[in-house]
Amino acid sequence: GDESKIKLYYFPFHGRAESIRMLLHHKGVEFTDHIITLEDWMKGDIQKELVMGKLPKLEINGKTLYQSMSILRYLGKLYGYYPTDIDAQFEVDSLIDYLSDFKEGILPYVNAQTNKAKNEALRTFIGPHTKKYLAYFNNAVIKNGNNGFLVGDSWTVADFHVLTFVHTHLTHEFYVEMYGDVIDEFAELKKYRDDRCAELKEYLAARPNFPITYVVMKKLEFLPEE
Ligand SMILES: N[C@@H](CCC(=O)N[C@@H](CS)C(=O)NCC(=O)O)C(=O)O
Repeated sequence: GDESKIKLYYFPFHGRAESIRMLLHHKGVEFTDHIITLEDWMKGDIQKELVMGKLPKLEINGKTLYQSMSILRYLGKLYGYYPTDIDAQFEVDSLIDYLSDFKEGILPYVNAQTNKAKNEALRTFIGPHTKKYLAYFNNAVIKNGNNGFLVGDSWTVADFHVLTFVHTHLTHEFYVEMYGDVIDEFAELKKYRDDRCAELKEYLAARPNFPITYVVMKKLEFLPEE
């Protein structure tokens, strides 16, 4: 029946749901990808039902789960994408947390008060900021023996999550123009990305061409400085 079906609720963005979607598709689990439009969200009824007030939400086996990274780990544990060894778990968790730091790097741009400050923040974000994270992930790939995974020798939730950055973000049409081929400088990471994405090829080709996040709904642009 419908009760047993997994339901994911999120906005029409890749955003905080994309690594969850990738994992479920990779496992071949049937689920409903329930897209909540901003218009429906604004009506307020959906918000009222959410105990944490935010999406994503996952319904699974009669339970309702919130918090994207907790959901991702839960599914990882359920479907074999989370290591059992505590040091490997730590590596996975640390990589995931590090990506949260990357995303916070957009905040100076969002909060900047003048066009000049916005441009500066954007230059930093798409330049040194992004490269710092790419360099770290490149080293993680090397440290793990260039075997096509970030931790251990099979998929973990860290792979799904880091792919949302090195694939979903960096190859998105809004970003490509600005980032260009920045990942080309990081050969091992690029190979890792291409290897992992080859396995998700069908899903990546079929998924909707959503904006990356609410913040990045349209192309980030340099603004005129009088
Ligand atoms: N830490 C939460 C954050 C969730 C979150 O901020 N969700 C945003 C969308 S990406 C949201 O629902 N915003 C609507 C609102 O806050 O009114 C998670 O990772 O799930």
